[in-house]
Amino acid sequence: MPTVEARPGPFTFAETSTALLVIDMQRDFLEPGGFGESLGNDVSQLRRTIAPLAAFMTTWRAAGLPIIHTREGHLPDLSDCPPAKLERGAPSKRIGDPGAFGRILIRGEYGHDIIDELRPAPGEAVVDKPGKGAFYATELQDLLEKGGIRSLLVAGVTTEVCVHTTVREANDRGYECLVLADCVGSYFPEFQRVGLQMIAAQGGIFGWVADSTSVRL
Ligand code: C5J
Repeated sequence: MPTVEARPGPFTFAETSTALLVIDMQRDFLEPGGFGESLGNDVSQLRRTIAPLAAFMTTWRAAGLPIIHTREGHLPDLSDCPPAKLERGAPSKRIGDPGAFGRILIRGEYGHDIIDELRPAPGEAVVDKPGKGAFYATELQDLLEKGGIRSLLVAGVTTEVCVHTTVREANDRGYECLVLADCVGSYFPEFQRVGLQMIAAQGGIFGWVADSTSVRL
């Protein structure tokens, strides 16, 4: 069983019961000219995760281990988007509005899909989620149970929003989570730093944190 030198201490996982969970690496969040950048965000803060994550996914796949991808987004009629979520944010850039890559965060649109560099391989699960957390209103719990998964290595964006929400909930559901620090990103450097600290604080209140290069299979 691999052991990773992590914060706050060693993280040991069984390869037979561990999945890599890649959260929301979507064009709407990461591509220059897209939704994220149109809100004034610096997408380079997210894009620095692409190369280390692509390399880690290659290693993980070569070992025959499972990857589960998620995408945040909504049905074209927005029936799964609560008004409170829809109405928040800048009025000119709301979910469902036309954007540079199609309707913003709408399933089936170009911008909603995963960036080319991290495209899911055939057979890998892609979980569409209407919320920030990957368990809410999705089949994720079922997928993990059927796959016998007990531990998660977590990557994706954004650290303090969808990664945090998912890791907190996974922790409550009894999954052990190692967050890959170089493979998660926030538009805000301060949130990235503190977001990672919060996970590993108090003896690992939500999980463990380490760079992907510390994981040796
Ligand atoms: C956000 C996400 N930040 N995937 N979504 O709205 O973190």
